[in-house]
Amino acid sequence: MKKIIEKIKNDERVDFDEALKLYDMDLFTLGKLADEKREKRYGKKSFFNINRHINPTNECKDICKFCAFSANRKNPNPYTMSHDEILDIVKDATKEGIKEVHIVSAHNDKVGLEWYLGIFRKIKDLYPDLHIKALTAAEVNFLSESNSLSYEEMIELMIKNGVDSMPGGGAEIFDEEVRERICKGKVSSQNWLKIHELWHKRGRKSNVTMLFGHIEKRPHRIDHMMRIRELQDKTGGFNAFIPLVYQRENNYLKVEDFPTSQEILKTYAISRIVLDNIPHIKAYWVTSTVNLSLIAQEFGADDLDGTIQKESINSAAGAKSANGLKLDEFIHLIKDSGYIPVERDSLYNELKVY
Ligand code: V47
Repeated sequence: MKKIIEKIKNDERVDFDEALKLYDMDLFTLGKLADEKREKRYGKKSFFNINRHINPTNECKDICKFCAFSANRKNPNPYTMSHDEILDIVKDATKEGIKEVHIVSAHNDKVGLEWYLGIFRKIKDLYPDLHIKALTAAEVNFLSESNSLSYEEMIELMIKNGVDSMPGGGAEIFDEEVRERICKGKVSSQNWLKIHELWHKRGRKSNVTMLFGHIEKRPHRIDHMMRIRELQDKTGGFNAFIPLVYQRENNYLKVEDFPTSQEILKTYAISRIVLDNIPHIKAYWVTSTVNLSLIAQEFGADDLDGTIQKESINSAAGAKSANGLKLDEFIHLIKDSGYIPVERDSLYNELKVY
């Protein structure tokens, strides 16, 4: 362990086995190592943005076992918003000062490509300065397949219609065996990474998530991080890594052991150390709870996502995020935890230091 600590302190890269061993380190030693990396980059700054999540449809042709959002036996309330309904939501949200809309849908094979893409064009026409973060690689794969488009063609259409950056959803866990068990039929790991690589090659930025705390084991998480690090070495296009803690309600995944808070904090810390080429580690308060996200700031995380306003995917599975967080509450929480709240834009330019 001493050798690994030396390497980390000297800013040398840890390999797979060393990264896995970090889980055996005591929480506080590990946390301190991650915190030193975070402090070196950002001091006590903690980033957030004022954003609105919109999930315009929950009708999905895929069946991911962990998903409680998609309309099925456990959630028998299918919905698909019209463009006008989505525009009304955006209009209201802009009055509250949002700088970003984060739009993620299910894979709805009834609505067609123009329903998916036209809304971005309409939003951009009305609000040219609003950043549109939209379409996960899983959606891109679904739309490419169902419209006989190559990924390159699909990406051109996204850019043409006003998408600014891609969210990190749909990555789940890259290990093929686990992926087969939790989301058979969804975009493959290889294609998820390919789509982001092509997006980055067009000069665009994206995020990357990891869904953990279900049936995967520690080595699967490290493998996930290693594949991300490799792609990031090639493209440099990822802004943030977002570990998503599995939410257990209303879905079909049978999980026996849930991660402890210690295990979650260790995962944040290890991601900060392993992903030495990704600038931001996001403690997404929706899945890790507000309290643990605030503590995660001391374990490598530097970003808390945003106010969100409304969220449907994770709250369907039990997260307490359905109504977002108020801006002043968000700022106070960060300040009270000893950090400096910094409002950022979607590309991490600093907008306001509170
Ligand atoms: O892709 C689904 C996950 C993701 C569950 O890029 C679940 O800035 C936990 O990707 N328990 C959507 N997670 C959310 C997402 C995201 C969120 C915040 C910021 C960004 C970003 C991206 O939610 C899905 C899936 O991996 N998810 N069900 C569940 N039961």
